[in-house]
Amino acid sequence: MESRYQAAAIESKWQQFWADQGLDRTGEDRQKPKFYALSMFPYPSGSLHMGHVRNYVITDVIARQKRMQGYRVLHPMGWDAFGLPAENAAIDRGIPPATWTLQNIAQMREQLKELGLSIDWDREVTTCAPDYYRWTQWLFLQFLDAGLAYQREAAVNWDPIDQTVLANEQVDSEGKSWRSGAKVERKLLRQWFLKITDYAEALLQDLDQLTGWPERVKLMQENWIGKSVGAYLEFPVVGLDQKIAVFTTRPDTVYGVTYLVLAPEHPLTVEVTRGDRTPAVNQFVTEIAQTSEQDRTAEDKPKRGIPTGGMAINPFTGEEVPIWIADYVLYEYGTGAVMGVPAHDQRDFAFATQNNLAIKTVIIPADGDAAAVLEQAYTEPGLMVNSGSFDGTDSVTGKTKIIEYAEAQGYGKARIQYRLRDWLISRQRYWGCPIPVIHCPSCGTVPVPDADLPVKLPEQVAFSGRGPSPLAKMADWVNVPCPSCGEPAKRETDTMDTFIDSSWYFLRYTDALNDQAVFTPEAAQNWLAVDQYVGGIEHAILHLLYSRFFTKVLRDRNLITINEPFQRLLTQGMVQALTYKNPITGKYIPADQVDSNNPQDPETGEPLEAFYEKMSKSKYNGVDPKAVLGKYGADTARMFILFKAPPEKDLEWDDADVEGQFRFLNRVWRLVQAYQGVTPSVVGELSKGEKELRRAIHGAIAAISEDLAGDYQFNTAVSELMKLSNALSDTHHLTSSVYQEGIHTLLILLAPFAPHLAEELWHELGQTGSIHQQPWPVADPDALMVDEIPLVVQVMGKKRDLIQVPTNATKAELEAYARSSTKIQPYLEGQVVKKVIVVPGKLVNFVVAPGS
Ligand code: ANZ
Ligand code: ZN
Repeated sequence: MESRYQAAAIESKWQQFWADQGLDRTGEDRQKPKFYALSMFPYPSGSLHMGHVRNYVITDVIARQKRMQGYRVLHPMGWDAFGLPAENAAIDRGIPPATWTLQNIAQMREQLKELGLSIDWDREVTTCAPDYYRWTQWLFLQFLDAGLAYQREAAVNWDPIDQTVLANEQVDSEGKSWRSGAKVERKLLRQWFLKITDYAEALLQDLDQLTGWPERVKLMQENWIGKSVGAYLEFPVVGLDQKIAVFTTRPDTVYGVTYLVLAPEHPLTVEVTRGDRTPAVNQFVTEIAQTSEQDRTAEDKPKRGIPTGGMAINPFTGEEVPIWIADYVLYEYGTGAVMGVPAHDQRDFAFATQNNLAIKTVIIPADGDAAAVLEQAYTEPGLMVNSGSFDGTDSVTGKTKIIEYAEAQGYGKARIQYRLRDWLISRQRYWGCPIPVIHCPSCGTVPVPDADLPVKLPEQVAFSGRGPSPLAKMADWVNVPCPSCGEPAKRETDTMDTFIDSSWYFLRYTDALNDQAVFTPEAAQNWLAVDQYVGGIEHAILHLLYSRFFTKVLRDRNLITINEPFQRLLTQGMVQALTYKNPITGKYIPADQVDSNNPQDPETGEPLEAFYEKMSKSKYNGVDPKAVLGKYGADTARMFILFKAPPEKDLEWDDADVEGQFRFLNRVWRLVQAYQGVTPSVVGELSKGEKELRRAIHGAIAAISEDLAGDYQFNTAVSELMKLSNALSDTHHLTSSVYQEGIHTLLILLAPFAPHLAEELWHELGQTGSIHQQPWPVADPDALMVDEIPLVVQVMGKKRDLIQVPTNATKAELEAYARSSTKIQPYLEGQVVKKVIVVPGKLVNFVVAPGS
């Protein structure tokens, strides 16, 4: 017996034991119901941060409890291992990306193991390993075959520092690269896309099926998909045999069009521009090309535009309107052209006012005046005016009427537009999954035959600094015979966006070792969908949307049968820490240089601001998991993280609370030490105290089971564990069999939370086998029932009623029970209660006097 709780020794011992016993292996017993518990897999940066710890501990508690509840559980882990940092490390430090990545993985795997996570490491996947990306390539070819992968010229976000194309998501709200921080430029390049827009409607509709997802995540996806219902209308260009098509959500305002606007990139820009305007227009177009989409559409920035000199005809009125180009019209949305209706659109109103364009009212409020001068756009519905035969129509019906009319006249048609765009997946980088196609001068784009997969990344690569992909410079690798005609051809040198790798990893876990197929339908059927997915809110949109897209495409290819990949989603909150900042210099100061009672800048003596913020290197507020594990052990770290906040809320790191959990585990440890060698006596009838203890035990089972079902309220579950531990230390029934039941139950309930200590103490009590294989206890309803005893209710010493009350009722509760007796009411009427005498277990007596 140890004299102290020694986490380090305990933890490594049991981790070894579990590994030897294969306890964390995926459950194979088909008699049991399945449960697939999944954490979002990490990018292998090299070290674990607290955000990771929180994520994986949450999933681990769920997985562990499900096993105890009799489920066969799949709880895997892997590495989202392609991506720019490895390539930059190679450039900066001369280490090959693969070496750097695999070293990081090895380190992080060890750190994960130290947390005591019940992960089936046999199913580990690494997206940069050829045995994984072979299947990423195979899946890409499925998309290609289905017509869902294609190439086209596109206006792309160009990062001038990293010399690469960025997805929209990699550009922040200020139009800067998420990685290099460079101001992003627009450039036209030939790119690969996946046709996610084909699935826009399904991705939107099926959000309804995701009953286990947070509402806010579903809303974010809905907004991202951005469905707009409206019309496509065509305006003939004066003097050209061309029409300008616009997309509008307000066809009812078409009589109010006073100008048209093209996106600067619109192909018609050149044609409609009048000769004398060409130099000015060209200059404007060049200027706009330097501006990011975010800057162009930001509401608070003035809209920039220029007239082309060209005119178009409004087919509804026959009127000629000027054609402009402006920065706020995006080439990639709708048709890349809009009809300007300044009277009814705020942005158009501002643009028209600024550029002296006409403003024509065509919708008025029911009691409005068609001739009134507008102070701002009127954007509400109303009555149509100045709209020819549509005058007097309400504008909502007017939308449909205008569309019907447009269709009949051949001016346009109804159209649904999604904000979602096709997914630009090509990257001009080395460290990604090669796109498995070959370009042949005669055959065109030829898929690499399945038998030749994977197209491996060459290993001997010269990184000469940031710039175009080194793949493009490797003649040996690039030049290959065409798989179709055998003539000289060239490999595609672009690699795939890493979001592709993570769009299907959860499928691969179902059959991770299969080297013949991506997975068998049987294995997929066996485990899908993921029952509980846990990860950060930062993936609310893209990763989850892409995974849903992949799932639907693979379903349509008959590779899987599920419709949605993730049944339930838990987005865990961030881990925040106390952060010190000098408000004058703006500098962040590491906490260990600050006296928390009197926070001052150690250099200047200026008072510091103190607040909680997400842990990050740049704020010097990170707490290293290694340090916490070293000092207290994994179990304390786990307990603290679970106890401190509900999982979906932000968590404020607090050393005192970490200590608190450490002390709690020590108390449990001492409780068991004190129990060593006690032989429980068998009792017949339970005493009152024993009954109370039993109620506490089964109360804890009921409460913790409920906390873990559904909403995963780990924090209150930990409080219940503490309550049960207190009940056990407060009682004097140490030798009762009820006490033994209590100690065993406490350890079993503790097992998913503090798996090492629970296992250690379980064995110290002489139990054999792992505590993690114990069944999850079920509360005994009889134990929860509160015993009742009779209570005499008196008024002025005379017995007026006899009621049943719980044995454990407090004095205040007894008085309340007595007052609720209907039989005493007549005796209290017109009386004032002067005093209430409560004798627990016997009586309550109301002393009254006449009064009003
Ligand atoms: C005329 C109009 C009148 C409009 C009115 C609105 C109000 P959502 O809801 O986002 O789909 N639009 C269309 N294509 C555009 C593009 N490529 N770049 C910038 N703006 C574009 O918005 C659709 C509306 O946004 C369309 O309806 C169009 O302006 C504009 F009183 O047409 B509207
Ligand atoms: Zn060929």
